[in-house]
Amino acid sequence: MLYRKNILTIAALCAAIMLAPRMASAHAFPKRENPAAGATLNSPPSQVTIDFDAPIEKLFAKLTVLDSSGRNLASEPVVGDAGKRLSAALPLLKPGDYKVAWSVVCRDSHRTEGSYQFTVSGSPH
Ligand SMILES: [Cu+2]
Repeated sequence: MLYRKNILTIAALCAAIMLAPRMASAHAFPKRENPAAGATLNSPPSQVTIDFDAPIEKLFAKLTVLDSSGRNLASEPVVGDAGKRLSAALPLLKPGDYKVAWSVVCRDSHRTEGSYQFTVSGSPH
């Protein structure tokens, strides 16, 4: 009886761990984005930088910055800061909305991905 109760407790614990992947394993999630998600900038950024909470694999790291027509303007992404920083240079961006999309694989081979927007303010020419 006691044994069975312990099994159930362990099962509940496992479920809790699986529901909290951020805490339970080393998946790479963004800690900080620059420009920040949802930011409106008065001057266009020269690059996009995402800092992750765990090292990522350089070979599988993707970062695109799409303009309103869906064209990628970012240069080939670079991984730095001991594998925790993903960045890509940008040309001079016109005023408008931009979508940053990223996809990375952490060292234990789990993929995480996400996207967010930022805006360069000013009247479009
Ligand atoms: Cu992982």
